[in-house]
Amino acid sequence: MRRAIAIALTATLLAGCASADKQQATTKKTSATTSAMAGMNMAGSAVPTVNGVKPVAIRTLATAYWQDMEIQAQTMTPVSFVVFTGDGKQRLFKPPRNASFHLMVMLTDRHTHFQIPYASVWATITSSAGKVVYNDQQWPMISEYMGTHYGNNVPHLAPGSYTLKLLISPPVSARHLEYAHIWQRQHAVIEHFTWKPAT
Ligand SMILES: [Cu+2]
Repeated sequence: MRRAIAIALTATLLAGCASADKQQATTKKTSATTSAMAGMNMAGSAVPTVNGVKPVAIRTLATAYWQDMEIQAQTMTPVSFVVFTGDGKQRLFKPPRNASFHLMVMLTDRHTHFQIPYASVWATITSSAGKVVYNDQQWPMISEYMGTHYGNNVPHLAPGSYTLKLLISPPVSARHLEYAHIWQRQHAVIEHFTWKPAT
């Protein structure tokens, strides 16, 4: 099902990250923050929930460089997003129950600081015991505050140490000639991180 959508997608994707992003950037949009806070349950827990989802701080899990491409993986609060299916419809993807975080991979040109579209990113998370706990393609995504990125919601991870492997495939767009000789093969990034959910 997902593969069929991905084929029909033709790189046109609208992410719903903006609503959760606004919770992270409270100083930017007061009205959005106010409406988000209406759904908060502040009582009885250290970390307030919004519509049943606990906020996750934006945290960098990995930073790497590949021929002047900066590759950065970050966490944020799990979010719903929509994917246009090419027949005038869109499909809503809600975060799995108890999802740990929304994984965002930003690919950025170090010289221009533009975020790089048309690539693809596959993410694999392995536990310290060597078990693959997450293995999925990241959707090409746009959001108001995070811009162009590749992302997906990551299901529940138990507290512990993990290895994140990112497999970056070259942008498939046409290229002006300054980009003719870089980013021509797949590139892997491997980084270790510790996951400790907020309580
Ligand atoms: Cu996203």
